[in-house]
Amino acid sequence: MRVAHSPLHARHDGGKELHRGELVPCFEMPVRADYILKAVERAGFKVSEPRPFTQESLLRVHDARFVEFLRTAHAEWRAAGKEGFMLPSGFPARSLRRDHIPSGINGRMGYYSFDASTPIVEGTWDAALAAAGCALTAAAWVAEGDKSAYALCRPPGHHAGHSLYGGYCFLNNAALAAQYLRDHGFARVAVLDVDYHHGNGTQDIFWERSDVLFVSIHGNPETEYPYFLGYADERGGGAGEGYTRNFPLPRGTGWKEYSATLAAAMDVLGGFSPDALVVSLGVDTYEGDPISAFKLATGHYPLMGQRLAELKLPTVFVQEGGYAVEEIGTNVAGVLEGFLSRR
Ligand code: 6XA
Ligand code: ZN
Repeated sequence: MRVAHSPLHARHDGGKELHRGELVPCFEMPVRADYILKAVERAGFKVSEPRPFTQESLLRVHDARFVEFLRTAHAEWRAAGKEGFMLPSGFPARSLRRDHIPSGINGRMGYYSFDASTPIVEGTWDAALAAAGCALTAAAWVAEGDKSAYALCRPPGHHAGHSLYGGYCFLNNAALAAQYLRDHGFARVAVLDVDYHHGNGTQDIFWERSDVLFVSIHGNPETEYPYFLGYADERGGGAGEGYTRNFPLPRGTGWKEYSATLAAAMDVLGGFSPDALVVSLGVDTYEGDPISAFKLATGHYPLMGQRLAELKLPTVFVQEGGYAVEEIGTNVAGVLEGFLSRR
């Protein structure tokens, strides 16, 4: 399995985030990718830099003005005499206008985001673009005949919607990969999101579509981030009705209940008869994760990979969360090696 990765990820180093009411050092830090890189190299995977791609590929899933905001936001902030990380402090919540995009940088920042956990720094755009390139490159490899590929993306992507950033995510890497597969010969694409957090952005992007199935297993949003999406009754809208499926699970869920739910999610995937699979691979389901509450152990990740291989589909793995940094590489490599052991 080839791995797409770019050292440009390190240009995104957020500083601080507002987390559960407190300003704390960012959990989503560059060293995460370094640990994963070491583990996949140790496992013998070939790592390559992403190919160049056009702005058009981004606009297949994202809004043009949103992309332009991300590209220029920090320069605008610096031009106003500020420096360091920028965090939004006001959002268009209930009863506030969402039909107007404020012209000032602070209003626009709040308009396009949904939390204050996702700092933008000078290098954020370069890193987000490189991560998107990794996802598109891994998708291209699979479209060109590889049976599977892994995009070692950082920053992650599954919380980023059509015109929305948050949850440490700016561009939706998994959605870009899924759309690339759709545009290159795969008529039906399934996205399985196994990150601890609901992939609200991916769900948003494909909500009204019947050609991309979105299935997510995650911590129950009643208590877990992102709180406002990911409930079991969300099943898609319009032409996409029935093509979104959510499996929220309680805090404390261990492998037994998790694997039963994975089986149910895989039944849904099988019923869709997809031509390709994108896995949003977060390993924040790990028992040692500092911001999550499932109880998967390192030994369960190869089992997860083996189970995913049973679908026998061309598969693109896209890195999402995971914050137990010293174990993150082993857990990710475990999934990939488990998958390959059954191909
Ligand atoms: C906000 C928590 C964001 C969770 C990000 C994540 N303080 N998403 O891992 O998958
Ligand atoms: Zn997560």
